[in-house]
Amino acid sequence: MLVKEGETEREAQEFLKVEENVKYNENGTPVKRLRRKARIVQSENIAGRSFWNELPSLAKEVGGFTEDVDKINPEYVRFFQFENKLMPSTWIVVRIDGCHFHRFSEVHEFEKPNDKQALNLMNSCAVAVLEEIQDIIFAYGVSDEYSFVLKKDSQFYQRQASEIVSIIVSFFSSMYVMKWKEFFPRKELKYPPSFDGRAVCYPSSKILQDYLAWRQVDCHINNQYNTCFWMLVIKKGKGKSEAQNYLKGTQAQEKNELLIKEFNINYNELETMFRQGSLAFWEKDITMTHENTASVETSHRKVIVEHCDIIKPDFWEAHPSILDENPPTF
Ligand SMILES: Nc1nc2c(ncn2[C@@H]2O[C@H](COP(=O)(O)OP(=O)(O)O)[C@@H](O)[C@H]2O)c(=O)[nH]1
Ligand SMILES: [Mg+2]
Repeated sequence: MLVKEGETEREAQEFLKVEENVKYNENGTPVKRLRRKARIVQSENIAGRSFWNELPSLAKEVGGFTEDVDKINPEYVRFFQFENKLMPSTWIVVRIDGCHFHRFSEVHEFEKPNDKQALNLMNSCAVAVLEEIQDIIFAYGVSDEYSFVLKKDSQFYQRQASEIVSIIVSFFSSMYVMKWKEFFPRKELKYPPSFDGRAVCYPSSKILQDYLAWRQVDCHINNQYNTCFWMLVIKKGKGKSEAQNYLKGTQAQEKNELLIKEFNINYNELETMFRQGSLAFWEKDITMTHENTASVETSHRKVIVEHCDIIKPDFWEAHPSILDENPPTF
C-alpha cells in the first residue's frame, strides 16, 4: 500500500520496520513477518526540516512542521497545552491499580486467593510513596490497588492532575521493582509491572470516608468470594466455571457457612490484612533519651501500616489528626 501510495520500496521498508522470525514451520523453516520496530535517532534539531526530510514516512504520519525551529513562536506551541488543575480545597485521592495483574499474579505464581508477600510488597511501596510525598496523609490498599489521599489544601504540583498522578504511579512502580527481591528473594521478576492511576476530588471528609469505606467493602466482598472460589477449586477439585456457578447468587452468610461446613474455616479468623486491606498513615513517634539525670523526649513522625475497620467511625475517632483540615505539625 505504501508503494502504491507513492513511497519508494526503501521508504516503505524503513517505515514498516524489519523482518522477524515469528515461528517455525513443522519442517523447521522460519516464518517471517514484518514488524514495526522502534528506532532511536539522535539529532540536535528535531524541529528542523533536514531531520524530517530524512524520515519522510514519519513526517507524513505526524504531520510536518510549518516552520523551522528558529522561526517557531514558543507561545504558539505552548497554546496547545492545557491545565487540568484539581478543584481547590478538596481531598485529592489518587487511586492506582496494577495493569493486567491477573496475568502478573499467574506468571509470578502468587498464592491464591491472597499472597501475603505480594501484599506486603504493595504496602512497603505505599509507605515509600508517603515518605516521598509528604502531602499524602493516608493510603488504603487492597489486592493490586492503592488509594492515596492528599491533604485538603495541598499545593503539590499546583494541584495539576496529570503531574500528581504520574509521579505517584511512576514512583510506586519503580519501588515495586526495586523492592521485589526483598519480598521474593527466591523468585525472579519476569517482566516489569505497570500501574494506571486516576485522581478524584472529594469535597468533604464525610464523602472521603464513604469513598474509603466503599473500597473496604469491595475488599471484603472480593476476598470472601475468592476464598470460597479457590477452596472449591483447590480443595474440592471443582472446575473454575463449576465453582463460579456454585457461588452464583449466594449471600455473605451462606459463603461463611460453606467455609465452616466444607473447609472448617472461620472466615472472621482469616488474616485481617486479607479481610480488611491495609492502611498507611503518619503517626507521631516519641522516643525518650536519657542525658545525665534528665530524660529528654523527642518526637518525629513515621509512617505505619495497620489493618483494621475504616467503615465504622472508631478508627477515625482514634486518629482525628488524619482528617483534620489544619493538621498539627510534628
Ligand atoms: N493469586 C493472587 N492473585 C492476586 C492477588 N492480588 C491480586 N491478584 C490478581 O490481580 C487481579 C486484580 O484485579 P483487577 O485489577 O480487576 O484485574 P487486572 O485488570 O488483571 O489487574 C485479581 O483479579 C487477581 O487475579 C493475590 O494476592 N494473589
Ligand atoms: Mg488491576
